[in-house]
Amino acid sequence: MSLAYIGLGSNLSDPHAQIISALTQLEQLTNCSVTQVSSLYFSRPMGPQNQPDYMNAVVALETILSPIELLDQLQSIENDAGRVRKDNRWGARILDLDILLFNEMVINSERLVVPHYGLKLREFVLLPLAEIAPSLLLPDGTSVLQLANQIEKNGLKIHSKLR
Ligand code: 5RU
Ligand code: CA
Ligand code: CA
Repeated sequence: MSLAYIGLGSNLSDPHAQIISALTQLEQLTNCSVTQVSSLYFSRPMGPQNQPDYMNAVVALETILSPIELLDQLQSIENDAGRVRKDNRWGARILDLDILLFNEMVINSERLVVPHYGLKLREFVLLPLAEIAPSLLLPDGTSVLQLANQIEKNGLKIHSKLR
Protein backbone atom coordinates (compact mmCIF):
# COMPACT_ATOMS: atom_id res chain seq x y z
CA MET A 1 0.00 0.00 0.00
CA SER A 2 1.33 3.41 -0.99
CA LEU A 3 0.56 6.92 0.22
CA ALA A 4 0.31 9.67 -2.38
CA TYR A 5 -0.42 13.36 -2.00
CA ILE A 6 -2.46 14.89 -4.82
CA GLY A 7 -2.74 18.59 -5.63
CA LEU A 8 -6.05 19.83 -7.05
CA GLY A 9 -6.41 23.12 -8.94
CA SER A 10 -8.96 24.89 -11.10
CA ASN A 11 -9.52 28.39 -12.42
CA LEU A 12 -12.17 27.89 -15.13
CA SER A 13 -15.82 26.77 -15.37
CA ASP A 14 -16.81 27.22 -11.71
CA PRO A 15 -13.57 26.20 -9.94
CA HIS A 16 -15.41 25.51 -6.67
CA ALA A 17 -17.70 22.97 -8.36
CA GLN A 18 -14.77 21.48 -10.29
CA ILE A 19 -12.80 20.77 -7.11
CA ILE A 20 -15.85 19.29 -5.32
CA SER A 21 -16.55 17.04 -8.30
CA ALA A 22 -12.90 15.97 -8.62
CA LEU A 23 -12.78 15.11 -4.92
CA THR A 24 -15.90 12.95 -5.27
CA GLN A 25 -14.32 11.14 -8.21
CA LEU A 26 -11.05 10.58 -6.31
CA GLU A 27 -13.08 9.07 -3.47
CA GLN A 28 -14.73 6.71 -5.94
CA LEU A 29 -11.53 5.51 -7.63
CA THR A 30 -11.04 1.75 -7.49
CA ASN A 31 -8.01 0.64 -5.48
CA CYS A 32 -7.71 4.11 -3.89
CA SER A 33 -8.88 5.57 -0.62
CA VAL A 34 -8.82 9.28 0.22
CA THR A 35 -7.59 9.48 3.80
CA GLN A 36 -7.20 13.23 4.33
CA VAL A 37 -8.59 16.36 2.65
CA SER A 38 -7.29 19.91 3.13
CA SER A 39 -9.45 23.00 3.20
CA LEU A 40 -10.28 24.60 -0.12
CA TYR A 41 -7.95 27.55 -0.74
CA PHE A 42 -8.43 30.63 -2.84
CA SER A 43 -5.16 31.69 -4.54
CA ARG A 44 -3.83 34.24 -6.98
CA PRO A 45 -2.30 32.86 -10.17
CA MET A 46 1.39 32.08 -10.05
CA GLY A 47 3.25 32.06 -13.34
CA PRO A 48 1.26 33.88 -16.03
CA GLN A 49 -0.84 36.54 -14.26
CA ASN A 50 -3.37 37.16 -17.05
CA GLN A 51 -5.71 34.39 -15.91
CA PRO A 52 -8.45 33.99 -13.27
CA ASP A 53 -7.74 33.29 -9.59
CA TYR A 54 -7.49 29.63 -8.60
CA MET A 55 -9.05 27.27 -6.13
CA ASN A 56 -6.55 24.73 -4.78
CA ALA A 57 -6.59 21.84 -2.34
CA VAL A 58 -4.49 18.80 -1.44
CA VAL A 59 -5.60 15.29 -0.53
CA ALA A 60 -3.83 12.23 0.83
CA LEU A 61 -4.65 9.02 -1.02
CA GLU A 62 -3.81 5.44 -0.09
CA THR A 63 -3.49 3.23 -3.12
CA ILE A 64 -2.21 -0.06 -4.48
CA LEU A 65 -1.81 1.51 -7.93
CA SER A 66 1.63 2.25 -9.35
CA PRO A 67 2.53 5.92 -9.87
CA ILE A 68 1.84 5.66 -13.61
CA GLU A 69 -1.46 3.85 -13.07
CA LEU A 70 -2.48 6.61 -10.66
CA LEU A 71 -1.41 9.26 -13.19
CA ASP A 72 -3.62 7.58 -15.82
CA GLN A 73 -6.59 7.75 -13.45
CA LEU A 74 -5.95 11.42 -12.64
CA GLN A 75 -5.62 12.35 -16.31
CA SER A 76 -8.86 10.61 -17.14
CA ILE A 77 -10.64 12.65 -14.42
CA GLU A 78 -9.07 15.80 -15.92
CA ASN A 79 -10.20 14.82 -19.40
CA ASP A 80 -13.74 13.99 -18.22
CA ALA A 81 -13.94 17.49 -16.70
CA GLY A 82 -13.41 18.81 -20.21
CA ARG A 83 -9.76 19.79 -19.95
CA VAL A 84 -8.21 20.51 -23.31
CA ARG A 85 -4.44 20.41 -23.62
CA LYS A 86 -3.52 23.42 -25.67
CA ASP A 87 -0.18 25.08 -26.23
CA ASN A 88 -0.91 27.62 -23.46
CA ARG A 89 1.61 26.24 -20.99
CA TRP A 90 0.74 27.36 -17.45
CA GLY A 91 -2.50 28.93 -18.71
CA ALA A 92 -5.99 28.69 -17.26
CA ARG A 93 -7.39 25.18 -16.87
CA ILE A 94 -10.66 23.52 -15.86
CA LEU A 95 -8.98 20.92 -13.67
CA ASP A 96 -5.41 20.05 -12.77
CA LEU A 97 -4.61 16.98 -10.68
CA ASP A 98 -0.93 16.56 -9.79
CA ILE A 99 0.87 13.76 -8.00
CA LEU A 100 2.88 15.82 -5.51
CA LEU A 101 4.48 12.95 -3.61
CA PHE A 102 4.35 9.17 -3.83
CA ASN A 103 5.77 7.55 -0.71
CA GLU A 104 9.41 8.61 -0.52
CA MET A 105 9.86 7.93 -4.22
CA VAL A 106 11.86 10.10 -6.59
CA ILE A 107 10.65 9.66 -10.17
CA ASN A 108 12.11 11.42 -13.21
CA SER A 109 10.40 9.89 -16.22
CA GLU A 110 9.02 11.52 -19.35
CA ARG A 111 5.42 11.47 -18.11
CA LEU A 112 5.95 11.93 -14.41
CA VAL A 113 8.26 13.86 -12.12
CA VAL A 114 7.87 13.24 -8.37
CA PRO A 115 8.20 15.15 -6.06
CA HIS A 116 6.21 17.52 -8.22
CA TYR A 117 8.31 20.21 -9.86
CA GLY A 118 7.82 23.49 -8.00
CA LEU A 119 6.36 21.87 -4.88
CA LYS A 120 8.75 23.73 -2.57
CA LEU A 121 8.01 27.11 -4.19
CA ARG A 122 4.21 27.14 -4.35
CA GLU A 123 2.22 28.43 -1.41
CA PHE A 124 -1.01 26.94 -2.83
CA VAL A 125 0.58 23.47 -2.48
CA LEU A 126 2.64 23.89 0.69
CA LEU A 127 -0.08 25.36 2.92
CA PRO A 128 -2.79 22.78 2.19
CA LEU A 129 -0.16 20.03 2.39
CA ALA A 130 1.08 21.30 5.77
CA GLU A 131 -2.54 21.48 6.93
CA ILE A 132 -3.09 17.74 6.44
CA ALA A 133 0.50 16.51 6.97
CA PRO A 134 2.44 18.93 9.18
CA SER A 135 5.07 16.38 10.15
CA LEU A 136 5.69 15.23 6.57
CA LEU A 137 9.25 15.29 5.25
CA LEU A 138 10.12 15.41 1.55
CA PRO A 139 12.39 12.67 0.14
CA ASP A 140 15.34 15.07 0.57
CA GLY A 141 14.51 15.47 4.27
CA THR A 142 13.01 18.98 4.05
CA SER A 143 10.16 19.67 6.47
CA VAL A 144 6.86 20.62 4.78
CA LEU A 145 5.85 22.66 7.82
CA GLN A 146 9.08 24.68 7.70
CA LEU A 147 8.64 25.35 3.98
CA ALA A 148 5.01 26.38 4.55
CA ASN A 149 5.95 28.72 7.39
CA GLN A 150 8.66 30.40 5.31
CA ILE A 151 6.86 30.95 2.02
CA GLU A 152 5.25 34.22 0.89
CA LYS A 153 1.46 33.80 1.11
CA ASN A 154 0.69 35.83 -2.06
CA GLY A 155 -2.91 36.43 -0.92
CA LEU A 156 -3.61 32.73 -0.34
CA LYS A 157 -6.59 32.23 1.93
CA ILE A 158 -8.83 29.44 3.13
CA HIS A 159 -12.14 29.54 1.28
CA SER A 160 -14.09 26.73 2.93
CA LYS A 161 -13.91 23.22 4.32
CA LEU A 162 -14.22 20.36 1.86
CA ARG A 163 -14.94 17.53 4.33
C1 5RU B 1 5.03 29.17 -12.67
C2 5RU B 1 5.02 29.43 -11.30
C3 5RU B 1 4.12 28.29 -13.23
C4 5RU B 1 4.12 28.76 -10.49
C5 5RU B 1 3.21 27.64 -12.45
C6 5RU B 1 -1.53 27.21 -10.51
C7 5RU B 1 3.22 27.88 -11.08
C8 5RU B 1 -1.12 28.54 -10.50
C9 5RU B 1 -2.40 26.79 -9.45
C10 5RU B 1 -2.27 29.03 -8.57
C11 5RU B 1 -0.27 27.53 -12.19
C12 5RU B 1 2.25 26.64 -13.03
N1 5RU B 1 -1.47 29.45 -9.56
N2 5RU B 1 -0.30 28.72 -11.57
N3 5RU B 1 -2.73 27.73 -8.52
N4 5RU B 1 -0.99 26.58 -11.58
N5 5RU B 1 -2.63 29.89 -7.59
O1 5RU B 1 -2.84 25.64 -9.36
F1 5RU B 1 2.33 27.24 -10.33
S1 5RU B 1 0.70 27.34 -13.63
CA1 CA C 1 -0.29 22.03 -11.31
CA1 CA D 1 -0.59 19.04 -13.92
